[in-house]
Amino acid sequence: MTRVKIDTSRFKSDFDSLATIGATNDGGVHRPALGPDHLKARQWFTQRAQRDGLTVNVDSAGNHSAVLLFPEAEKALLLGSHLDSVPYGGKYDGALGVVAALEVLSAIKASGRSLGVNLEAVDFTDEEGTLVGALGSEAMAGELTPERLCNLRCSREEFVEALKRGDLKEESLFQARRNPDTLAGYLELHIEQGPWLHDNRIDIGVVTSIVGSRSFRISFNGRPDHAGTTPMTNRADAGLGACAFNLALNDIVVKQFHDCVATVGGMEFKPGAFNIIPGQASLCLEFRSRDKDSLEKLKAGVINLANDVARHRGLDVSLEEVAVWDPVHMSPDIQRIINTSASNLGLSTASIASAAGHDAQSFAPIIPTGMIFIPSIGGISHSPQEFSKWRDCVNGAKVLLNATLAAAESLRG
Ligand code: HGY
Ligand code: MN
Ligand code: MN
Repeated sequence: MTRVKIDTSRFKSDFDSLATIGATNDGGVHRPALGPDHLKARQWFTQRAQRDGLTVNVDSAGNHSAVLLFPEAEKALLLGSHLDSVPYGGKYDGALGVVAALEVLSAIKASGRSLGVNLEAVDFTDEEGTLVGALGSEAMAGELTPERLCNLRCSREEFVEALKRGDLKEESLFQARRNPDTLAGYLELHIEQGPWLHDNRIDIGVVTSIVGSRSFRISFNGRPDHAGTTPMTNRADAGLGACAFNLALNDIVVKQFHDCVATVGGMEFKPGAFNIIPGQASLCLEFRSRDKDSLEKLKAGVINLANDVARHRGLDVSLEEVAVWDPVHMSPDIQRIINTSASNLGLSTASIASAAGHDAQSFAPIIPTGMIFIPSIGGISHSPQEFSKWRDCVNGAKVLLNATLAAAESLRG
């Protein structure tokens, strides 16, 4: 049987050419979902797939799939990740998994090998949550709900504009659902985005689980007033409330929720002028844990704290839950396949839980799902300083290829 191998120079030139799309001058990329540069990256995806004779399907959620069909196959094994990025992020997050998935399909196609499952290399829409978060993969997995679209991470106008740019219709997003019976499984290569693999000199992380998260938009409302004439003792300063909440929450999580992380990623004061006491202060909060109960307990703690701070400072407060992602487990069989694929290449492996969210989260509850991590130098991610050694990227692609071939055998149904 012909050997299938990663074409390392094609892989490198594909990765480098993609990294020029939306490139920032500090080595990162800025490709928010359905923005001009993400759409350019999708054009790149289509041309690159067609260059190697792969057909490209785009579903009603905008997910781009490069497809490799085999005559006796009934189900599809999905590989992929996301080409959208966080604002001013790194060039490996998501992109590595998509380029490696394309490379795996090209390598298998070039080898003439026939598999028992069809293969798809996918770029999922809006994994990073510029709009909703895991929009495309949730739509494909049938987990996207109308409620999710009522709790956007952007404004309604920005969402409508983005769908229009991507030539998508809100009501058709739900039609992207694939019948799980037609899907054999999902494999994703990704950078760890944390320091553990690099610090422990491990080549390949075999992901065991992915954290759950909850996100909230919280608004403190006080009384806008003159910054000069209003005595310090007679203010309803919403900005102070938001800051007090942020500091107190951080304290609570550090002291009482050792298995959680919490982040206030943004804060906005209105009207937002030097000489007006802020009447409104809104913040976006996200917290994560591998344990669902901890998430629920911390959610209760967040609500109590927000109300206490508001009462203490003579403010009103409103909380809007924006997203709920439960912790998920990766398929033990796929973990074994990844472990064996890496060990057969002479690579060291270790099991690792993901503290970052991924498209794999959408598929884990419905089909056999697994993730392959490679080391992130210094654990830096969601930053232009995000960096992985190219040797590790190639290792990841080789493991993805071997795991795909093994999974195709065992999942053919
Ligand atoms: O936020 C995350 O963990 C992922 O990078 N979207
Ligand atoms: Mn990612
Ligand atoms: Mn990310």
